[in-house]
This record gives sequence, structure tokens and C-alpha cells, in this order.
Amino acid sequence: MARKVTRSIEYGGITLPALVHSEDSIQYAHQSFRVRDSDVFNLTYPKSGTTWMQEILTLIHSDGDPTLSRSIPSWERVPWLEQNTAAKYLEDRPCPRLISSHLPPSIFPESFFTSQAKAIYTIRDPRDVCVSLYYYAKMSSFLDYKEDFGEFLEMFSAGKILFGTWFDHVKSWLAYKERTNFLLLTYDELLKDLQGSVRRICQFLGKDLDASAVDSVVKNASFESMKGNKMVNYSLVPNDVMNQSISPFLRKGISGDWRNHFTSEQTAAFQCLYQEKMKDVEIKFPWDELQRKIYWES
Ligand code: PPS
Repeated sequence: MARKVTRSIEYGGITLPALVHSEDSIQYAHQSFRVRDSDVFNLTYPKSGTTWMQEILTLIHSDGDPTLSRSIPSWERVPWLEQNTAAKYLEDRPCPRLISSHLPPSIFPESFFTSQAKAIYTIRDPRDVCVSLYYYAKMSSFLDYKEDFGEFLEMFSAGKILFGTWFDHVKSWLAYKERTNFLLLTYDELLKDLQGSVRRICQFLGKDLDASAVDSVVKNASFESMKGNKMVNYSLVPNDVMNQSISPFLRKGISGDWRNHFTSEQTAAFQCLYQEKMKDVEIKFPWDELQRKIYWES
């Protein structure tokens, strides 16, 4: 494997890969970017369904027509607010702008919090996030990677990883979950019922799609369809940046792959950590077993 160049930058207590971020780009997002009431944000901790939501939002805003999602790369259609290219893609874009971000609220644009802009926060089982990130780190030239999964899990658990700890990210965004302009979704519910989820998102966005348009969103945002779409499967990114022969960007697209990677000791240790970190969070998630003491009860 080619030697990795894992330069990173620090901002507001988190680490970001220097390949596509700079202090200026984060400062632009945090302090200069002017949120419009019509903006729609796709918020995630990395590897939680960002790309999937980029596709869903594009298709919803195109009334199910896949022309845009098949002709323009996802990172241009629903660009990341914190990346170097944000101003270029976003400043003159007509409303509604579709915008992705992995930033925590502490360094999110201040104007968002007093605006009517809508935000969808997609959250995924942290164990599956860790596994997905492990393979992403392995195939990318710009992320810290440990071959030994146990060591990688330790890095992930300690938040010595891009965008800080999963726990801080999730808990700080969950604080906004009661707002009417904030929609909380899980990766699992997208997997279980994509059609129902698309309808929920349409309702949240005030988009009235007919049944055939919803069907087209569901069809074109399926894992298989996205895997075959070069505007979203990252095959446009050079091999020396993302080597998809090591692991594809759209890898498995399932829930529960952590079971194939965590040992029983790692499972128990992570559950302990989860219970401690999430003890003040009342909301129940599909991976709720983490909040029940099943390993001690049995
Ligand atoms: S990133 O790098 O933060 O933007 O990654 P992100 O897009 O958030 O997460 C990538 C994982 O999401 C999976 N994915 C999907 N799963 C099911 N269906 C669809 N349509 C879909 N699109 C993306 C992708 O495969 C990554 O998960 P893993 O577990 O690695 O397969």
C-alpha cells in the first residue's frame, strides 16, 4: 500500500483531514457563511449516511428525476460546508441550497440557529460507523489507519479520529431534536423503510411528490443504483486518493456488520463506554441493546 499522507488541521477542538479542509474553510463555515431560511442541511457524523442523504435530497428536489444525480457529482450537488470548495459551490447558488456538513454545533454557522433553515441529522449505530470508517481509512490516502481492528476501535472510542468523538457529535446535535426545523433519522430506518423515510423527508421539507416520483427517489437512491452511478460512487476520485480496489466507498450498505468485526470483549467494552457516555440521553435507538445491560444480565 502506498505510504499515507495523513496531514490534518485542528479547529474548535476537532481534527479534520487537510486534503479538503483548511483553517480558512472552517472559519468561512463557522463565521462568514450566511444561512438562508430556505437552506436544507444534511448533517452527519462521518460514515453515517451522508452520501445516501445527498442522493435522496437531490432526487426529492428534482421531483424524482435522476438527470441531475446522474450528471453532477454528489459533492457538487450537496457540497460540504466546511470544505475548501464550499464558497465556490454555495455563494451564488439559487434557493433552496442543499448542504452537507460533519461539523458539530459548536462550530456550525451561528446564523443557522436563528434561521428557519431545515436540518436532517442522520445517525447510525456507532459500531457500524467504526467498521465503515476502518475500511474507509484503509482505502484512503489521507486518514489515519491501524491494520489491527482493535487498535482502530480504541482510536475511534477515544475520539482520536476525524471530527472528534461520535458521542460528542451525536449528543450535541441531539440537543436540537425538538426544533420544528430539525429532523432526526437513523441509517437503520432508511434501510428498513426507504419509501416511508422518503415520504417523511418530503413532508418535513414541504415537498409534495406523487407516488411515481417517490418510487423513482427510492429506486435511484438504492444501494445498487448508487453503486452503479459514477456521480456518487466516488470512482471519479483518483486511485491514489481513494483506492477502491482495497475497499469500495459504497462498501456493504448494511446494518450490523460490526458483528463480523468486534470480539465479545470489544463488544462488552464498547457497550460499557456507550452506557456511560449516553446515560443522560433518553431517546431510544434501533441499536438500543447498547443501553440495556444484556452482557451482564445473561
Ligand atoms: S462519508 O465519507 O462520511 O461521506 O460517508 P457516508 O456517506 O456518511 O457513509 C458511507 C456509508 O454509507 C453507506 N451507504 C449506503 N448504505 C445503504 N444504502 C445506500 N443507498 C447507501 N449509500 C451509502 C456506505 O456503503 C457506507 O457504509 P459501509 O458500511 O461502509 O458500506
